[in-house]
This record gives sequence, C-alpha cells and structure tokens, in this order.
Amino acid sequence: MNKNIFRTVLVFALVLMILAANAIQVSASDTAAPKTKTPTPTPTSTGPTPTPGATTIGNIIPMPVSITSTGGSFVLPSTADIYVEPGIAELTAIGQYLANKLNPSTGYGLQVLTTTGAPADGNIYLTTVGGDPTLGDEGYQLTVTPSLVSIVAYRPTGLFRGLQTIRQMLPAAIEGATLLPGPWKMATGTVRDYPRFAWRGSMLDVARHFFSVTDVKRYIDLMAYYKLNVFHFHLSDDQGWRIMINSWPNLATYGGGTQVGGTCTNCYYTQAQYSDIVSYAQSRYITLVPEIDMPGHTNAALASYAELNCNGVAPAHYTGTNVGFSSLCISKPITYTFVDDVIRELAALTPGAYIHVGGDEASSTTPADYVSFVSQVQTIVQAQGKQMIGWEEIAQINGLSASSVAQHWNTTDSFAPTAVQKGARVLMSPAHKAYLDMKYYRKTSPGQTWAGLINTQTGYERDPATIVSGVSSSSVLGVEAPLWTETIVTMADIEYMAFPRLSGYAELGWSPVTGRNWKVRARPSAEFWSFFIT
Ligand code: TNX
Repeated sequence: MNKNIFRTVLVFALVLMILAANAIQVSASDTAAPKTKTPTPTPTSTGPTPTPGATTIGNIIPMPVSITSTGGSFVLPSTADIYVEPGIAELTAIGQYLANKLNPSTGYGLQVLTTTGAPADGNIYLTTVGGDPTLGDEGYQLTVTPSLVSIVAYRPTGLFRGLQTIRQMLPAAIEGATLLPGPWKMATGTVRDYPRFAWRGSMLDVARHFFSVTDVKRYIDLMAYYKLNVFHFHLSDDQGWRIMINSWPNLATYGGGTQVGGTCTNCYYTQAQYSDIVSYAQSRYITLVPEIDMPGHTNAALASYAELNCNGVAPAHYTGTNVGFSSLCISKPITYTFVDDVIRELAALTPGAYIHVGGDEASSTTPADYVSFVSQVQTIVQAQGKQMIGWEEIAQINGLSASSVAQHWNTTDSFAPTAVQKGARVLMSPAHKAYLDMKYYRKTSPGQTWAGLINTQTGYERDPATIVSGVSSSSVLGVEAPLWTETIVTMADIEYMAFPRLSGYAELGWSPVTGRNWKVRARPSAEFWSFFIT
C-alpha cells in the first residue's frame, strides 16, 4: 500500500476509534488498551461456536448469569409490537416503557397489545406466565429466536430488568432520541439471569449541591439501565435541607437557601415533587431510601431553628466543605419532637422499607450522647413501621436491631463486624473503592482524593462479600456507590464521575463472581471491532 494512503487510513481509523469510544460512554482515558483483536466470549457463555460474521450475545452490563448464543439474528421489523398478558396494568406499563425506548430511534410506532399465549412472529413478548420462581423476583429468562423476542419472568420486576438486556442487545443507536437507520438486529439465544445481591444502589447527595427533579430522574434512569434497584437520596447536610417538612417549614425555606459556595434559591423539593420522584423510581422498580443525616451534618437544620441548639442560638448558614462540626442537642426533648415529626412525615411519603438516618462523622457529639441519640432514633423509625439504616457508626448502639442496616464506608477501621456481631446486616460502600466523588486519576476534575484515586479497574476489582474481615457474605445485604457533591455542580459532572464506574459496581452487585474478570469485561466487544473490520 502506498505510504500516504496507509497513513490516511490509519488517521481515519484513529478518529473512528475515538468516536466509537465516546459512543459507548467509556471515557477514553479510562479504556483499557486492547491487547488483541480477538474477542473473548464471557466465560459463562455456552452453545454452538458461532459461525464467523454471525452475531453472539455479549456486551451486556451487568454480566448475566448465563448466556447461550445460537448464532442467528432477529431483526426488529417495522410492523413489530409489544405483547403482554391482558388485564394487568403493571405489565402494560412495563411494555409501554420499552415501547417509549424503542420508538424514537426506530420510528416504528410499537404499540403495547395484549395476548394470551405467544404472539405472531416479528414481535416482542413480555410475560409472567410460566415464570420460573427459582429465578426470584428480579430474575428473567430472555429468549431470542429469528422470529420472536420473549421475556418470561416470575414477577413484573424481572420483566423490567430483562428489558434492559433487550435494550443493550440492540445496536447502541437504539437509545437515540431521533430517527436513525436500522437494521435493529439482535443476536439469537437465551439469557437466564438473576441478581447476586438484593440491594444494588447508588446515593446522590443533593445537599452539598442541589439538583433539579429533572436531573434526579435522569440519574434514576441511568441506574435502571444497569439493573440497579435502590436510590439513596441524601436530603440533608450542613450546607442545605432539601425536603419540605410541613411541621417544620423553615428547614426547607431557610435551610434550603444555601449550598456549597453560596446561596441557592428555593433549593428544596416540595412534598409533591418528592412523591413524584418516589413514583418515578418505583416505575423503574427502584426503591427510594431517603436520608436525613443526624446528629451531625445538621448545620442547615440548626440554622433554621434556634431551639434545636443547646445554647438556643441559631448558627449562620454554612457553605464550606468541612465535616464534623455540627450536632443536634442530644439532651433537649425538642430534639426528639423534631426527629419524630421529620421521620413521620418522611415515612408517610416513602413506600420503601428503609429510612436512612445518617449517623456519620458525629465528632462534635460525645460517644455516650451519640449512642443515646441513635438508640432513640431507631425507636422512632421503627414506630413508623420502617427499618433503620445508617452509616456504620450506628453499629455502636447497644440495642441495634437485626432489622437495622449498617452502611460500611470507612477505608480502614470498620464498625461493620460490630454490626454483624449484633445480628444486623451490612451494606458495602468502602470509600476507597466505591465513592463516586473520588477522582479517577490525579488530574481528574471535579472530585476529591481523601480516600484515594479510584479508576474504573480499581473500583471494579473487589468482592463485596469478602472485603471486610469479620463480615461473611451472608451478612452482606448488597452494594452501594455514593456520589457526594461537594465538588460536583452539574449533571455533566454527575455523569462524568458516575460513568463508567457505576456500570462496574452494578456488575459487582448483580453478576456471579465467576467471569467477573476485568481483562475480559473491559475489552472492547466483537461489535466494536467489527466496526473497523467490516
Ligand atoms: C465523608 S462517608 C462523608 C461525607 C462527605 C464525603 C466526601 C460519609 C458517611 N461521610 O459527609 O461528603 O466523605 O467524600
């Protein structure tokens, strides 16, 4: 080949590589350099060796439990519709969710129709009839033949998880908001799948910086795509109080007037907005867990009501980023009236089983006061019919209930074993592995470094079931990735810090340990390479 032509082709290929890397949302700086161009199937894949050029099922995050590729393909026809069982509104809503994802890019106008039994060829079928209970509430079996795509699940939740797999098996352009050319092709075969852990979450801190309802919903949508199922909503901290509590309105109207760096106008959610977010999450089979952080991290509340302070004097608003300086007044009865009112109003708006009460970094509260306070808070939470979850320090209380959950976050010493000794379970969020506000690399901006640098590989290479000695896998409820927002200001910041790391954490929560190999999972897919080869 002539040298100039060769060089032009090389430059062209490099440009295409950069574009493709962006398209799959993997930050270029974080992509593992491919050592070979031979795609390696996931170790759990079985079935006949596909003929060259034929498609195989792959590239699904989180990695499914088992994949059997049959080497053929299904092409979504323009006449396709989505069929569900008749008379079940929940299934129609799930079908409509999928239709809403597929219609903008295909332009096919897929409708949700009902059927008893499999529909005609060329359609998508979502059913709970014949669902396998051994796959659990979130499990599903997806079967793709050249003529039909069907998901069978024991529960509607499983259908919802399974349709994320359909989205990922279609070309990435299916997610486009405008009309795009097909063909909309899927590899044939079967995916049998269910999660490893019951709790697969992410936390968003809307107290340090406030985010709109629209931003929060987008974050929930991104979580849903990776089969995450718990949205932990950090609603209060020193810098702001973000939820209207009718019996203590100044919390929102005054305490919601600031964020890190300065003032913030009306930076709180009304109860109607909160409920809207709760049901948005619910429609994506995501449980919302609200957090009111106490007794520390409470400057916004203390500034809103003087009587919550031991000296009866309200402090000024706080817009810095220090931690550990504020505390509710442990000895005052009004403190418990306040906690009771807040938890009662929040519990009434929250269908999920858990209320998160914070409990971290209470360094300006004495150890004895801390234990006394959290014990009373546990009683208040349970009186509302809810279970308490708190950062791992809560494990120090004597009467920790077996129904309470301690969220492990410390990088070294941990209260997680203490919680387990008391019969409680643990949620795994070790800061040096799971914190989405830690920088990927030294030069990453925004982000923090106190728990270390966490590139995608570092965050991925861990087993939540064995990471803390003294905590066995049966005591691990699941995994969660917190996104603290001292340095995170925009939705673009959120997405940059969350992805691709959060997709890896979703895999830690969902996929079996076998096959969860970074070198294999981070390698570009066969589809990626076929982009250059064909
Ligand atoms: C520690 S981890 C905190 C948060 C900060 C975060 C910043 C934990 C329970 N508390 O208050 O926002 O570090 O990374």
